[in-house]
Amino acid sequence: MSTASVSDSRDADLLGRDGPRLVPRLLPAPSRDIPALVPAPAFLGNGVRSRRAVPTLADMGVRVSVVIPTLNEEENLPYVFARLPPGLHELIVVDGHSTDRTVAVALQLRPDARIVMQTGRGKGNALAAGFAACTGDIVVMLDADGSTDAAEIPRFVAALCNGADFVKGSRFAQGGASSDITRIRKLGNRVLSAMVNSLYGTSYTDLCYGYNAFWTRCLPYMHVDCDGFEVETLINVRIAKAGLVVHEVPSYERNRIYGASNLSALRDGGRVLRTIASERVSAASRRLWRSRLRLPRLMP
Ligand SMILES: Nc1nc2c(ncn2[C@@H]2O[C@H](COP(=O)(O)OP(=O)(O)OP(=O)(O)O)[C@@H](O)[C@H]2O)c(=O)[nH]1
Ligand SMILES: [Mg+2]
Repeated sequence: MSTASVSDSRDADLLGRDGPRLVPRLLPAPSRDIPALVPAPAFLGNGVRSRRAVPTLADMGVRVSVVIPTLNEEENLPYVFARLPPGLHELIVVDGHSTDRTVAVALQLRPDARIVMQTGRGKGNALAAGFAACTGDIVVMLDADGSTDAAEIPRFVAALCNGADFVKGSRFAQGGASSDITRIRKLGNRVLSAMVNSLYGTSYTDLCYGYNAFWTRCLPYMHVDCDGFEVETLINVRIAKAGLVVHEVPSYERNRIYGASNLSALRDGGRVLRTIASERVSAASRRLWRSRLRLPRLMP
């Protein structure tokens, strides 16, 4: 498979020259101190913004399904939805039986949103349910806590329209950043990314980031069948094994706006590690069985 970062000057070409500029919608007035959300720029690398306009989804002529898993995110949804670009094919909110008004708020803000109630537990199970409900050409997955900026969606879609099968958001590609990630998580992510890169010959710079997009036709290769926060790793490993073309685009991750994280560095880091190991072992055992089947029979 090939991986390539589009954070350099090629990004400008990927994003097109003549399309109208994406106009970000105004955010609701913050009731408390929240980090400022700024329009997603087209990056040329080194943080330099492109003067070339980012094409809208309508210009790109593809049906984009957005899947957002939610667990008690009622306060964050107004900020997250306000950043969604116009022209989406569908918005799918997969709720994990939130005990707050997440579902009511989602429908109040976006009466056109499709609500899917997950049947199992965890973010992985939620994404699997959301993916199964998608009817578009392209699926974009992002979080509901305000840390991923939906205004970046056209950047992901543009990279898909320019040849990628799967587009990974990256906080560590040139032009990306995070104000949310802790030192320990950053270190863990780097070690786990290096592990996957050496096992699969990939060049991932950010294994555990939840902002990704792909053509719907990739879903059978991903076959998401895990429950928790190891889901991004599972997807990244399986698309590598399938030999799909992966591009990375820079992404800026902000702090969660309201509420508490559901992730535990130790517990979920362990799940990621187990996923890497079990994907490797299952591939190795399949190879072993294949080679055994080719061996001549020793017994009559
Ligand atoms: N439906 C559903 N959504 C979940 C579940 N767990 C987490 N989520 C959502 O998944 C997204 C990411 O969860 P977070 O708790 O923010 O975890 P994180 O972003 O990996 O970690 P932080 O960087 O600490 O925020 C958010 O939109 C959550 O609401 C779950 O069990 N079910
Ligand atoms: Mg988060």
